[in-house]
Amino acid sequence: MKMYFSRNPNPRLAVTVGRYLKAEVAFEFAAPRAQGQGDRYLSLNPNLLLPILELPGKALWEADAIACWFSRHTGSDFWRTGDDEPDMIRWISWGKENFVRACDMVHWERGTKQRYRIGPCDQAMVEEGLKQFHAAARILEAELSGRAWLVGNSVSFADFRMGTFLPFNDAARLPIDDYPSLRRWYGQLEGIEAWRRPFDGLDAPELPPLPK
Ligand SMILES: N[C@@H](CCC(=O)N[C@@H](CS)C(=O)NCC(=O)O)C(=O)O
Repeated sequence: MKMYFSRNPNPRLAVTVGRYLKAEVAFEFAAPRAQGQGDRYLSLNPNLLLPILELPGKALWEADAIACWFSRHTGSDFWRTGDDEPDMIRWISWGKENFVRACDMVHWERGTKQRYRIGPCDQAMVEEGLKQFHAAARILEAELSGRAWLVGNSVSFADFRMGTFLPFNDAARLPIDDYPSLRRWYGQLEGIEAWRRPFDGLDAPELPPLPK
């Protein structure tokens, strides 16, 4: 079993889950959108995006699906399967439509576009992303002021998914410090070794640096 990854946010999330759960999987750096690489990956993921988990006879793509697969196959409740499952799905779903999306908007302008020289930072998109970030962060702040993690009493995939873009906050500069409970919750994620250093020991080029 092999998972193709890069150091970008969604593949980083999937690598983090795999390493956190100590899944028996080989990790291989890939760049499906690089020139000349498409043919190799098209049959594995028609979107030519990462992560991709290559299984005997098939491939699974989308970080959430791969996280679910890792959790099932390591016998973990990291992906909840009991009464907490609807709650976890709620946060994954809401997060992707709200908090994660807002982080993505800002990170795209300030991070990815600059690293890969895709174009100038669109300030109007940054402003819109920040507006959506604050609206979502207020909801998370209220929730997290009364609890350590999003679901139940321990970390779950909902926490990892919500935090997808926060390891890239050197680039995105999202004001998470304005929200003390959110900041405390993210500090808990940063306390997890696999979260902090998912790529330790893996062979993968660094992301292109942000221009000075
Ligand atoms: N919805 C997909 C998004 C996948 C995605 O957008 N992947 C980006 C990185 S965040 C990608 O493959 N970029 C090309 C690369 O990293 O080489 C998921 O959650 O897995």
